[in-house]
Amino acid sequence: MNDELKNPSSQTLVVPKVKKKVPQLYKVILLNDDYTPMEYVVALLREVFKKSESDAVNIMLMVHKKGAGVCGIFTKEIAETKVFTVIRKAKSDQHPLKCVMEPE
Ligand code: TYC
Repeated sequence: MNDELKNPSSQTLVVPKVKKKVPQLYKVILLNDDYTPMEYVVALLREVFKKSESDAVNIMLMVHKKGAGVCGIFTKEIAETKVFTVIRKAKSDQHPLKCVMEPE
């Protein structure tokens, strides 16, 4: 420990610097495929990512036209949960929909 902190008689107050950590954020990205119905993707974006109908349609169309699109930006644990939820749901509904995450 710093001598100044051990020995209060020296009258000098040392305040240790506390550096605030900014958590790494991750983009959750939906990938296009030729088989998953557009309406299914829109419904999933509404349910899992709480998007409005018009936002969900715009994201789905972006993915459909460009091959990929960002559904949201989250901390690591939340991004992992969203990706897992999308993959599990699509698999259970027998759609080949893919979802990945990448650092912002
Ligand atoms: N390309 C799909 C179709 O024409 C629609 C689609 C959109 C699929 C977005 C996946 O992440 C996706 N039915």
